[in-house]
Amino acid sequence: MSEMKKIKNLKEFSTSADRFEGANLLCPGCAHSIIVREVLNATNDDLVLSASTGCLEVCTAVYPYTSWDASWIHIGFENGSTAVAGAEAMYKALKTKGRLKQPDRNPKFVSFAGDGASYDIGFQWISGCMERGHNIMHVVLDNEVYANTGGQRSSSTPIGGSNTTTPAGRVSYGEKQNKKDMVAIMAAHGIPYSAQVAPNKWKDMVKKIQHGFAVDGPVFINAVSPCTTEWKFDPKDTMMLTDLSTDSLVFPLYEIIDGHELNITYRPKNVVPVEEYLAAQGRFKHLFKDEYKYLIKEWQERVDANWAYLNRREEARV
Ligand SMILES: Cc1ncc(C[n+]2csc(CCOP(=O)(O)OP(=O)(O)O)c2C)c(N)n1
Ligand code: SF4
Repeated sequence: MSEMKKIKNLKEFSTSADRFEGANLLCPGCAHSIIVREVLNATNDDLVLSASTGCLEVCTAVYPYTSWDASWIHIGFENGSTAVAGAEAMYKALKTKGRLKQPDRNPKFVSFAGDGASYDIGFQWISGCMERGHNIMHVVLDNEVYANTGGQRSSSTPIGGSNTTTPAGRVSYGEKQNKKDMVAIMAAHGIPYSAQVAPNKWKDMVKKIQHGFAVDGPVFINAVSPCTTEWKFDPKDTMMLTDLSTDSLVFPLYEIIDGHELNITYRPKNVVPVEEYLAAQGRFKHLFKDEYKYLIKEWQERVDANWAYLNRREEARV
Protein backbone atom coordinates (compact mmCIF):
# COMPACT_ATOMS: atom_id res chain seq x y z
CA MET A 1 0.00 0.00 0.00
CA SER A 2 1.43 3.40 -0.96
CA GLU A 3 1.77 6.09 1.69
CA MET A 4 -0.97 8.71 1.95
CA LYS A 5 0.15 12.22 1.05
CA LYS A 6 0.28 14.51 4.08
CA ILE A 7 -1.15 17.97 3.43
CA LYS A 8 -0.56 20.64 6.07
CA ASN A 9 -2.49 23.63 4.79
CA LEU A 10 -4.13 25.24 1.78
CA LYS A 11 -0.98 27.08 0.71
CA GLU A 12 1.02 23.88 0.54
CA PHE A 13 -1.88 22.06 -1.12
CA SER A 14 -2.42 24.68 -3.79
CA THR A 15 1.27 24.98 -4.63
CA SER A 16 2.26 21.31 -4.50
CA ALA A 17 3.66 19.70 -7.67
CA ASP A 18 1.26 20.17 -10.54
CA ARG A 19 0.25 17.31 -12.76
CA PHE A 20 -2.48 19.50 -14.16
CA GLU A 21 -0.96 22.74 -15.37
CA GLY A 22 -2.58 26.15 -15.06
CA ALA A 23 -2.60 26.83 -18.79
CA ASN A 24 -5.80 25.71 -20.52
CA LEU A 25 -8.69 27.08 -22.56
CA LEU A 26 -11.49 26.59 -20.01
CA CYS A 27 -13.61 29.70 -19.44
CA PRO A 28 -12.27 32.05 -16.76
CA GLY A 29 -13.91 30.94 -13.51
CA CYS A 30 -14.64 27.38 -14.68
CA ALA A 31 -14.69 25.05 -11.67
CA HIS A 32 -13.59 21.98 -13.67
CA SER A 33 -9.90 22.88 -13.39
CA ILE A 34 -10.14 23.56 -9.63
CA ILE A 35 -11.67 20.13 -9.02
CA VAL A 36 -9.11 18.32 -11.16
CA ARG A 37 -6.20 20.04 -9.38
CA GLU A 38 -7.67 19.14 -6.00
CA VAL A 39 -8.09 15.47 -6.96
CA LEU A 40 -4.60 15.16 -8.42
CA ASN A 41 -2.94 17.08 -5.60
CA ALA A 42 -4.46 14.73 -3.03
CA THR A 43 -1.94 12.02 -3.93
CA ASN A 44 1.73 11.48 -4.79
CA ASP A 45 0.98 8.18 -6.50
CA ASP A 46 1.51 7.56 -10.19
CA LEU A 47 -1.63 8.27 -12.17
CA VAL A 48 -3.36 6.88 -15.21
CA LEU A 49 -6.10 9.32 -16.20
CA SER A 50 -8.81 9.67 -18.77
CA ALA A 51 -11.05 12.55 -19.74
CA SER A 52 -14.23 11.90 -21.67
CA THR A 53 -15.07 14.42 -24.39
CA GLY A 54 -16.46 17.60 -22.89
CA CYS A 55 -15.18 20.99 -21.77
CA LEU A 56 -12.34 19.54 -19.69
CA GLU A 57 -10.98 17.38 -22.47
CA VAL A 58 -11.27 19.80 -25.38
CA CYS A 59 -9.87 22.73 -23.40
CA THR A 60 -6.85 20.96 -21.95
CA ALA A 61 -5.50 19.04 -24.93
CA VAL A 62 -5.41 21.31 -27.94
CA TYR A 63 -2.78 19.72 -30.15
CA PRO A 64 0.20 20.15 -29.87
CA TYR A 65 -0.32 21.40 -26.28
CA THR A 66 -1.46 19.59 -23.17
CA SER A 67 -2.18 20.61 -19.59
CA TRP A 68 -1.65 17.05 -18.32
CA ASP A 69 1.68 16.02 -16.86
CA ALA A 70 0.62 12.40 -16.22
CA SER A 71 -0.41 9.41 -18.31
CA TRP A 72 -3.60 10.63 -19.95
CA ILE A 73 -6.08 8.99 -22.27
CA HIS A 74 -8.80 10.56 -24.34
CA ILE A 75 -10.95 7.90 -25.88
CA GLY A 76 -14.54 9.05 -26.28
CA PHE A 77 -17.47 10.84 -24.78
CA GLU A 78 -18.97 7.72 -23.26
CA ASN A 79 -16.17 5.36 -22.38
CA GLY A 80 -13.48 7.11 -20.34
CA SER A 81 -14.33 4.81 -17.43
CA THR A 82 -13.79 1.65 -19.47
CA ALA A 83 -10.52 3.05 -20.85
CA VAL A 84 -8.99 3.35 -17.38
CA ALA A 85 -10.64 0.09 -16.32
CA GLY A 86 -8.87 -1.59 -19.25
CA ALA A 87 -5.54 -0.07 -18.19
CA GLU A 88 -6.18 -1.20 -14.61
CA ALA A 89 -6.98 -4.77 -15.73
CA MET A 90 -3.82 -4.85 -17.83
CA TYR A 91 -1.75 -3.57 -14.91
CA LYS A 92 -3.18 -6.28 -12.65
CA ALA A 93 -2.49 -9.00 -15.22
CA LEU A 94 1.11 -7.88 -15.77
CA LYS A 95 1.64 -7.72 -12.01
CA THR A 96 0.28 -11.25 -11.56
CA LYS A 97 2.60 -12.51 -14.30
CA GLY A 98 5.57 -10.76 -12.66
CA ARG A 99 6.17 -8.68 -15.75
CA LEU A 100 6.18 -5.20 -14.13
CA LYS A 101 9.59 -3.57 -13.76
CA GLN A 102 8.39 -1.64 -10.66
CA PRO A 103 5.57 -3.72 -9.15
CA ASP A 104 5.30 -1.56 -6.02
CA ARG A 105 4.47 1.75 -7.70
CA ASN A 106 0.74 1.22 -7.16
CA PRO A 107 -0.67 3.67 -9.74
CA LYS A 108 -4.16 5.10 -9.37
CA PHE A 109 -6.66 4.94 -12.22
CA VAL A 110 -9.01 7.90 -12.52
CA SER A 111 -11.58 8.85 -15.13
CA PHE A 112 -12.93 12.40 -15.29
CA ALA A 113 -16.19 13.04 -17.12
CA GLY A 114 -19.03 15.56 -17.25
CA ASP A 115 -22.56 14.80 -16.11
CA GLY A 116 -23.63 14.29 -19.73
CA ALA A 117 -20.89 11.72 -20.17
CA SER A 118 -21.70 10.07 -16.83
CA TYR A 119 -25.40 10.41 -15.98
CA ASP A 120 -26.52 9.75 -19.56
CA ILE A 121 -24.22 8.63 -22.33
CA GLY A 122 -21.54 6.78 -20.32
CA PHE A 123 -24.01 5.46 -17.77
CA GLN A 124 -23.95 1.79 -18.73
CA TRP A 125 -20.17 1.77 -19.14
CA ILE A 126 -19.66 3.22 -15.67
CA SER A 127 -22.22 0.82 -14.23
CA GLY A 128 -20.31 -2.06 -15.81
CA CYS A 129 -17.01 -0.87 -14.29
CA MET A 130 -18.63 -0.61 -10.87
CA GLU A 131 -20.26 -4.04 -11.16
CA ARG A 132 -17.06 -5.75 -12.32
CA GLY A 133 -15.17 -4.30 -9.37
CA HIS A 134 -12.36 -2.47 -11.16
CA ASN A 135 -9.94 -0.60 -8.94
CA ILE A 136 -10.77 2.78 -10.49
CA MET A 137 -12.17 6.15 -9.45
CA HIS A 138 -14.78 7.87 -11.63
CA VAL A 139 -15.06 11.61 -10.99
CA VAL A 140 -18.05 13.53 -12.38
CA LEU A 141 -17.55 17.23 -13.05
CA ASP A 142 -21.21 17.94 -12.42
CA ASN A 143 -22.15 21.24 -14.05
CA GLU A 144 -25.67 19.93 -14.66
CA VAL A 145 -25.57 20.54 -18.41
CA TYR A 146 -23.90 19.51 -21.67
CA ALA A 147 -21.77 22.64 -21.59
CA ASN A 148 -19.33 21.88 -24.37
CA THR A 149 -21.96 21.52 -27.07
CA GLY A 150 -23.96 24.60 -26.18
CA GLY A 151 -25.88 23.92 -22.99
CA GLN A 152 -28.36 21.11 -23.63
CA ARG A 153 -30.13 19.61 -20.62
CA SER A 154 -28.81 16.37 -19.12
CA SER A 155 -30.42 14.05 -16.57
CA SER A 156 -28.44 15.99 -13.96
CA THR A 157 -30.10 19.30 -14.89
CA PRO A 158 -32.29 20.47 -12.00
CA ILE A 159 -35.95 21.31 -12.34
CA GLY A 160 -36.70 24.86 -13.47
CA GLY A 161 -33.30 25.47 -15.07
CA SER A 162 -33.38 27.16 -18.48
CA ASN A 163 -31.21 25.43 -21.09
CA THR A 164 -30.99 25.37 -24.86
CA THR A 165 -33.16 22.22 -25.16
CA THR A 166 -35.51 23.06 -22.28
CA PRO A 167 -35.66 26.86 -22.49
CA ALA A 168 -37.83 28.92 -20.19
CA GLY A 169 -40.33 31.17 -21.92
CA ARG A 170 -44.02 31.97 -22.28
CA VAL A 171 -45.08 28.32 -22.20
CA SER A 172 -42.44 26.68 -20.03
CA TYR A 173 -40.46 27.20 -16.84
CA GLY A 174 -37.55 25.21 -18.32
CA GLU A 175 -36.39 21.76 -17.24
CA LYS A 176 -39.30 19.59 -16.08
CA GLN A 177 -37.51 16.60 -14.55
CA ASN A 178 -35.80 16.30 -11.20
CA LYS A 179 -32.05 15.75 -11.14
CA LYS A 180 -31.09 12.06 -11.22
CA ASP A 181 -29.67 10.79 -7.91
CA MET A 182 -26.51 9.36 -9.40
CA VAL A 183 -24.65 8.84 -6.11
CA ALA A 184 -27.48 6.64 -4.81
CA ILE A 185 -27.56 4.69 -8.07
CA MET A 186 -23.81 4.10 -8.02
CA ALA A 187 -23.85 3.19 -4.32
CA ALA A 188 -26.57 0.64 -5.10
CA HIS A 189 -23.90 -1.33 -6.99
CA GLY A 190 -22.49 -2.10 -3.53
CA ILE A 191 -19.18 -0.36 -4.32
CA PRO A 192 -16.75 0.37 -1.45
CA TYR A 193 -17.02 4.15 -1.70
CA SER A 194 -19.15 6.87 -3.25
CA ALA A 195 -19.32 10.52 -2.27
CA GLN A 196 -20.37 14.04 -3.17
CA VAL A 197 -17.64 16.69 -3.03
CA ALA A 198 -17.35 20.41 -3.73
CA PRO A 199 -14.23 22.42 -4.61
CA ASN A 200 -14.84 25.03 -1.86
CA LYS A 201 -14.57 22.33 0.83
CA TRP A 202 -11.07 21.25 -0.12
CA LYS A 203 -10.23 19.41 3.11
CA ASP A 204 -13.39 17.34 2.83
CA MET A 205 -12.49 16.70 -0.81
CA VAL A 206 -8.92 15.59 0.02
CA LYS A 207 -10.15 13.25 2.76
CA LYS A 208 -12.64 11.62 0.42
CA ILE A 209 -10.23 11.32 -2.50
CA GLN A 210 -7.54 9.82 -0.27
CA HIS A 211 -10.08 7.40 1.19
CA GLY A 212 -11.17 6.53 -2.34
CA PHE A 213 -7.59 5.83 -3.40
CA ALA A 214 -6.98 3.68 -0.32
CA VAL A 215 -9.92 1.31 -0.81
CA ASP A 216 -9.75 -1.71 -3.06
CA GLY A 217 -12.46 -1.49 -5.73
CA PRO A 218 -14.51 1.04 -7.63
CA VAL A 219 -15.07 4.55 -6.34
CA PHE A 220 -17.62 7.07 -7.56
CA ILE A 221 -17.20 10.79 -6.86
CA ASN A 222 -19.73 13.46 -7.83
CA ALA A 223 -18.25 16.98 -7.75
CA VAL A 224 -20.38 20.09 -8.12
CA SER A 225 -18.81 22.25 -10.83
CA PRO A 226 -20.41 25.69 -11.27
CA CYS A 227 -20.32 26.72 -14.95
CA THR A 228 -20.13 30.48 -15.48
CA THR A 229 -21.39 30.20 -19.06
CA GLU A 230 -24.43 27.97 -18.62
CA TRP A 231 -25.40 28.83 -15.03
CA LYS A 232 -24.93 32.46 -16.00
CA PHE A 233 -22.97 34.16 -13.26
CA ASP A 234 -19.89 36.38 -13.16
CA PRO A 235 -16.63 34.34 -13.43
CA LYS A 236 -15.31 35.94 -10.26
CA ASP A 237 -18.17 34.37 -8.29
CA THR A 238 -17.39 30.67 -8.86
CA MET A 239 -16.46 29.96 -5.26
CA MET A 240 -19.31 32.11 -3.96
CA LEU A 241 -21.68 29.98 -6.05
CA THR A 242 -20.06 26.81 -4.75
CA ASP A 243 -20.53 28.08 -1.18
CA LEU A 244 -24.18 28.77 -1.94
CA SER A 245 -24.64 25.26 -3.34
CA THR A 246 -23.23 23.53 -0.26
CA ASP A 247 -24.61 25.96 2.33
CA SER A 248 -28.16 25.89 0.96
CA LEU A 249 -27.94 22.06 1.00
CA VAL A 250 -28.85 22.00 -2.69
CA PHE A 251 -25.62 20.04 -3.03
CA PRO A 252 -25.13 18.23 0.30
CA LEU A 253 -21.74 16.71 1.09
CA TYR A 254 -21.81 13.09 2.22
CA GLU A 255 -20.26 9.69 1.58
CA ILE A 256 -21.64 6.16 1.28
CA ILE A 257 -19.44 3.30 2.40
CA ASP A 258 -19.90 -0.22 1.01
CA GLY A 259 -23.07 0.84 -0.73
CA HIS A 260 -25.09 1.54 2.40
CA GLU A 261 -23.41 3.32 5.34
CA LEU A 262 -24.10 7.02 4.84
CA ASN A 263 -22.15 9.80 6.60
CA ILE A 264 -22.91 13.48 6.21
CA THR A 265 -19.53 15.21 6.07
CA TYR A 266 -20.52 18.88 6.12
CA ARG A 267 -23.22 20.59 8.18
CA PRO A 268 -23.42 24.32 7.42
CA LYS A 269 -23.57 26.47 10.57
CA ASN A 270 -25.98 28.83 8.86
CA VAL A 271 -28.12 27.19 6.22
CA VAL A 272 -28.74 29.57 3.32
CA PRO A 273 -32.27 29.69 1.81
CA VAL A 274 -32.44 27.94 -1.57
CA GLU A 275 -33.84 31.18 -3.00
CA GLU A 276 -30.39 32.80 -2.59
CA TYR A 277 -28.75 29.99 -4.55
CA LEU A 278 -31.32 30.31 -7.35
CA ALA A 279 -31.18 34.12 -7.42
CA ALA A 280 -27.42 34.10 -8.01
CA GLN A 281 -27.80 32.38 -11.41
CA GLY A 282 -29.26 33.60 -14.69
CA ARG A 283 -30.54 30.11 -15.57
CA PHE A 284 -33.16 30.45 -12.82
CA LYS A 285 -34.06 34.13 -13.19
CA HIS A 286 -37.52 33.42 -14.69
CA LEU A 287 -38.49 31.55 -11.49
CA PHE A 288 -38.77 34.93 -9.77
CA LYS A 289 -41.66 35.99 -12.03
CA ASP A 290 -45.03 35.82 -10.27
CA GLU A 291 -46.34 32.84 -12.26
CA TYR A 292 -43.36 30.64 -11.39
CA LYS A 293 -42.65 31.69 -7.79
CA TYR A 294 -44.42 28.57 -6.49
CA LEU A 295 -41.49 26.58 -7.91
CA ILE A 296 -39.06 28.28 -5.53
CA LYS A 297 -41.16 27.05 -2.61
CA GLU A 298 -41.20 23.56 -4.13
CA TRP A 299 -37.41 23.73 -4.56
CA GLN A 300 -36.97 24.52 -0.86
CA GLU A 301 -39.34 21.70 0.15
CA ARG A 302 -37.46 19.22 -2.04
CA VAL A 303 -34.08 20.24 -0.61
CA ASP A 304 -35.44 20.05 2.96
CA ALA A 305 -36.92 16.61 2.33
CA ASN A 306 -33.66 15.33 0.86
CA TRP A 307 -31.67 16.67 3.83
CA ALA A 308 -34.09 15.00 6.24
CA TYR A 309 -33.74 11.75 4.28
CA LEU A 310 -29.92 11.89 4.39
CA ASN A 311 -30.05 12.53 8.15
CA ARG A 312 -32.41 9.60 8.69
CA ARG A 313 -30.13 7.32 6.71
CA GLU A 314 -27.08 8.46 8.66
CA GLU A 315 -28.86 7.92 11.95
CA ALA A 316 -30.16 4.49 10.98
CA ARG A 317 -26.60 3.21 10.25
CA VAL A 318 -27.97 0.74 7.74
C1 LIG B 1 -21.20 9.62 -28.57
C2 LIG B 1 -21.11 11.11 -28.65
N1 LIG B 1 -22.24 11.85 -28.62
C3 LIG B 1 -22.16 13.19 -28.65
C4 LIG B 1 -20.95 13.82 -28.74
C5 LIG B 1 -20.89 15.34 -28.79
N2 LIG B 1 -20.43 15.90 -27.53
C6 LIG B 1 -19.15 16.26 -27.29
S1 LIG B 1 -18.92 17.01 -25.81
C7 LIG B 1 -20.58 16.89 -25.46
C8 LIG B 1 -21.14 17.46 -24.19
C9 LIG B 1 -20.37 17.12 -22.97
O1 LIG B 1 -21.15 17.35 -21.83
P1 LIG B 1 -20.72 16.87 -20.41
O2 LIG B 1 -20.30 15.44 -20.43
O3 LIG B 1 -21.79 17.20 -19.43
O4 LIG B 1 -19.41 17.71 -20.11
P2 LIG B 1 -19.22 19.31 -20.03
O5 LIG B 1 -18.85 19.76 -21.40
O6 LIG B 1 -20.50 19.88 -19.53
O7 LIG B 1 -18.11 19.47 -19.06
C10 LIG B 1 -21.28 16.26 -26.50
C11 LIG B 1 -22.74 16.01 -26.53
C12 LIG B 1 -19.79 13.03 -28.76
N3 LIG B 1 -18.56 13.57 -28.80
N4 LIG B 1 -19.89 11.67 -28.72
S1 SF4 C 1 -18.74 26.29 -20.62
FE1 SF4 C 1 -18.82 25.93 -18.40
S2 SF4 C 1 -17.87 23.92 -18.05
FE2 SF4 C 1 -17.31 24.63 -20.12
S3 SF4 C 1 -15.32 25.67 -19.85
FE3 SF4 C 1 -16.92 27.22 -19.70
S4 SF4 C 1 -17.39 27.40 -17.50
FE4 SF4 C 1 -16.29 25.47 -17.82
